[in-house]
Amino acid sequence: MVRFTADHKVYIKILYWGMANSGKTTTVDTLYRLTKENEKDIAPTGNLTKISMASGSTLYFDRGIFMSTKQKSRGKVFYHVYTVAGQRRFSPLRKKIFKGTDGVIFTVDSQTHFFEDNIESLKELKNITRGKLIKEIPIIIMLNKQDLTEVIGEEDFKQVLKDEKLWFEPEDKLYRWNPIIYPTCALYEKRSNVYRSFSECARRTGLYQIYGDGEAPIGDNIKDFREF
Ligand SMILES: Nc1nc2c(ncn2[C@@H]2O[C@H](COP(=O)(O)OP(=O)(O)OP(=O)(O)O)[C@@H](O)[C@H]2O)c(=O)[nH]1
Ligand SMILES: [Mg+2]
Repeated sequence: MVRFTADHKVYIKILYWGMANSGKTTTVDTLYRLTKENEKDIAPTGNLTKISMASGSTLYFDRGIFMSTKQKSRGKVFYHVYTVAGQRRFSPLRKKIFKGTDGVIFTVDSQTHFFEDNIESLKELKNITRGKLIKEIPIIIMLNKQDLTEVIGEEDFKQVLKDEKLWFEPEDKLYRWNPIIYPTCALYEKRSNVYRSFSECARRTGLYQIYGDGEAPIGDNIKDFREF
């Protein structure tokens, strides 16, 4: 839930969702490192909180807080970035962690043999959001682990989105808000599209609040919507 405070601070919650082992924790780790080491539009504040098992798999959630480095005159934006625990048994937990989410980055394990598990995870998300995805909650797709062989591509996942009614045709007013599908690698050394996919989700989340009052903005009055 976006919160605006009297001292011009804005709080936005962004959630990484996806099947176990798809790379959510790795992504937030990489996002943290790269925004700490390089000058970007966001910078981490404090440390990452990771609650995981000995195996490295997330037990409860991860959380990192990032602050906008732009928009100084208009106040600060704080992004509370969470990951869910992807293992099946943590489904009730995921529902709790989801509460108050403003934007979702759906993290796919692109290896072909996990195709169905990714769809199951997407269906669970749809179930929790009850028709709010795209309309009220922007969603961005990371096709992660593209550095591996035997992986699915953008067209394969676009078909999944169509089947799940998360894809709009050009004549539909929500067409502009179709999820962007980014081929990614979350590993720090080989990172690809980690920052870009986050910043696009952050940007859309801001636009939904500023121009759409919590919904996907419709119409031509968003001329400068690249600015956010
Ligand atoms: N090759 C490759 N391995 C990756 C990539 N992203 C993550 N991994 C590896 O995949 C494994 C699982 O990554 P995590 O980030 O822990 O996955 P997760 O989605 O947080 O998993 P849960 O916490 O169980 O939901 C780790 O061994 C990572 O190093 C990637 O882009 N490419
Ligand atoms: Mg994790």
